[in-house]
Amino acid sequence: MYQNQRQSPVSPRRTKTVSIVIPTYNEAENISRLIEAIKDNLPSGIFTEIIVVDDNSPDGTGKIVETYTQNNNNSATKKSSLQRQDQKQEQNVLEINSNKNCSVKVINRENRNGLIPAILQGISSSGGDYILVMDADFSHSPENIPRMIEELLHNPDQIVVASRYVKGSSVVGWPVKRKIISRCANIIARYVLRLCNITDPMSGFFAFRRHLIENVTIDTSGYKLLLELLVKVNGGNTRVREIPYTFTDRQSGRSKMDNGVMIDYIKAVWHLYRYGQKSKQTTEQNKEKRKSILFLSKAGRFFTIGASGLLVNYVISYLLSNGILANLWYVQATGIGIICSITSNFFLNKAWTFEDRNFSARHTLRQYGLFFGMSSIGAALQLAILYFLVESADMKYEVSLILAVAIASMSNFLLNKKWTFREKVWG
Ligand SMILES: Nc1nc2c(ncn2[C@@H]2O[C@H](COP(=O)(O)OP(=O)(O)O)[C@@H](O)[C@H]2O)c(=O)[nH]1
Ligand SMILES: [Mg+2]
Repeated sequence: MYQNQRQSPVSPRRTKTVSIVIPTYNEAENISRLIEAIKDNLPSGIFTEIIVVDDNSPDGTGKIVETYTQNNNNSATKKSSLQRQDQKQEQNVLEINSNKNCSVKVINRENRNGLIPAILQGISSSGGDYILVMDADFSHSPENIPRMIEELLHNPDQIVVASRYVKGSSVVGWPVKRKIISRCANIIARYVLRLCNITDPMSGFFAFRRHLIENVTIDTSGYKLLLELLVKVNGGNTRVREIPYTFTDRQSGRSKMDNGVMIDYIKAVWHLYRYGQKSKQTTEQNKEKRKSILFLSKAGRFFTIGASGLLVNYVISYLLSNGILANLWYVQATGIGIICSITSNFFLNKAWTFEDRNFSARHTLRQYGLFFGMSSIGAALQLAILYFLVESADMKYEVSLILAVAIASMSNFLLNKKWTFREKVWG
């Protein structure tokens, strides 16, 4: 597993920089033409960084890009291979600034060890706020890049996917067998992984904001990076914008898809399915945990206010009955004390326990009436329970009182939570 962390980029971070990451293996016939074509289709007004990540292609793809960069900029700076070491793999990074809006860079990896690790390495050493991933074989036409970037800039929190299967797209040059395999793989991914908001989760042509994949753990043995992102970013709830395009089978070079690819695919889908199940379980557990914490915290606040109400009740009854504020009959004084404590309890609970900031007269009066009613029910319940425990269950008064107060307070809390303040009982 690979914890995708931001590694210090080789080129300095700029705002509105798009890094185009192109993994290559034996793309000698395509790569220079592709770089030129991308340059011809640069989105205007933003800096573009093209990063070719080559796995030591036997046909010399990496070398070709190196030569290309040197030819295009005599002052190209060869960065020391010691400058960065990534996952114990040495790499050479050669960068040019062929024009002020675009730079080209090649990362030469020592071994071929998977497409996802190659792309991730390209992303790690890129400096853009926005990342676009594409193949080198012209299946993904550079003409689509400006539109994809534009969509991404408008909605930076979504993944923009150039899709082969959304309305308006087409696939050119694939034999029927490959079309069927691709369709089946798509159906499996969409249904098993519940990716309902996308028609082409297997696309290799997509763009996203770098920020989106921070803290996402990507399985480097996975099948397609996009599939990983769709399942893992935001718990699988990331918005996707699909753009139709014409996918054209490669004209030069050979596909690296071999017979083992289907097995790898099924394995990857299975791992992602398990991941989804686990994270769903964890999310549910966390939700339950949050609910119980919230419930307990509200109950705690309610009972603290209840205790403060006893004090208010006692002090006011005392002051009104012993001549300090008035000299009322003790029953009258206690009655007023009870009303004052219910009132202070109500306002404190409204503001603190249930965090209700609507103090409009009508709403507050309605709640106050209900709170009063519920408190009366609580008091009646307390008396009834007390009477039952002492008279019928033969329990001691002291113990019965504790039980009755506890049950009545809890019912008071629940009734007010549900009816007065219109909250769910749990949570
Ligand atoms: N760096 C790197 N690039 C790869 C590897 N395998 C494929 N690629 C590149 O990934 C892109 C897609 O590969 P491709 O063979 O066209 O696969 P297909 O489109 O599924 O037939 C191309 O740009 C390839 O050069 C790999 O192992 N390492
Ligand atoms: Mg291809």
